[in-house]
Amino acid sequence: MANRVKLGSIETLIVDLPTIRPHALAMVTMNAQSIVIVRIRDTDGATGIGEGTTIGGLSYGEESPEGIKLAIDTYIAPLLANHDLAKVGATMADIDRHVSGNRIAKCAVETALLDLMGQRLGLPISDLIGGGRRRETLPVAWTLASGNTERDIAEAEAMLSQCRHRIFKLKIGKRPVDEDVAHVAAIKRAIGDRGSVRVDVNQAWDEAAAERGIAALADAGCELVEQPLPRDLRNATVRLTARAAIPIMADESLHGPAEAFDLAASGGARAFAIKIAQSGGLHAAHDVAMIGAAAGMGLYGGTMLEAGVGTAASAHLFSTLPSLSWGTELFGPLLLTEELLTTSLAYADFELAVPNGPGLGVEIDEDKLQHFRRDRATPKLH
Ligand code: MUC
Ligand code: MG
Repeated sequence: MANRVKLGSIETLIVDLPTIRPHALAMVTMNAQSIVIVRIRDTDGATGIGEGTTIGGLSYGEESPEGIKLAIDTYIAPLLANHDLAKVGATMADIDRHVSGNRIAKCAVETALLDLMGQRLGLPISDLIGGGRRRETLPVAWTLASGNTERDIAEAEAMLSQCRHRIFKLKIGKRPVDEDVAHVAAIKRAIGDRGSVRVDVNQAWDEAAAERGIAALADAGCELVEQPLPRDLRNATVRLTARAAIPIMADESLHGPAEAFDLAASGGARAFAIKIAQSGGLHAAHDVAMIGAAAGMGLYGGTMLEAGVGTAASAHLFSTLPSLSWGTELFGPLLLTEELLTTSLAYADFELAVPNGPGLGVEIDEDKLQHFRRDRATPKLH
């Protein structure tokens, strides 16, 4: 029988990485992304890494970078000492018994355990999930969210000419509905058939605004609307989904398998944004995707704008899914001035290559990590 894999040490770091430009969502404009890196070392000296990332502090969801670090350091780390870390499912089930919620923290820890396991077995994480890897590359959307129509059009043109992206997600919901629709229509007109356009409202509309907005967006050539209503407005979302001319995608209303089942059973969406962080880890996200697929949902590989580690973890999971009819949005590292990896993830021909090495198949650049870690001693001015 294989030897028990024992915890040697666990470390968590908050890392603040600047964005290449302000990224304007309905609820927050980001100038930097704060990620939590977790490193789990076993007593043989092997290391697994994971990332826990949210958007805009506490403005997007109920976990913050500081809370993710605290949940891991104070409540999850002590539990790991009792486990054979090779048994990822049993270890995560015990964490679930003792720690409610905190899905992003759990995702970071599960990712690190899977990275460790993959390295010990010499297999990529994609081969440890579901039926294994089904595709080597993933289509990647780009989010236009500079807050300015002309600048967004110029950005889309640059992405098309570099063959980086031809699926464009536009962040709306901050301005009045008519202004947002005019913004989307102008961008779709400029892109024409060279690319597709969809929107993410990030919960900013009420039912009447959504009904009006979605009809006008459909006329303007928009193909999909992500999370138009607040996540708790379930009945209104069911009504809207039944009437909408274009599919409604669930994002913030989708936290793990139980909510996936409710949405599927009630008709609260026609597409699912699958997110490893929001689901509570790669296995939970896989379950969300399977429930969605069984219900006939279109699947989309979502992001919390993770840096390199979280993006690689998501890519491994998405590569195993039976279909990804809406592609993915794994562009997080491209929005950051630094992605923290020794070798960058490879984007070419509108797709991201799923890393091939054991575990996540990526390594952290230690110098960058030390430079950008939040708790780095700042030199005294006097
Ligand atoms: C979200 O709400 O989907 C994904 C892309 C982006 O620009 O923001 C994220 C979050
Ligand atoms: Mg979204």
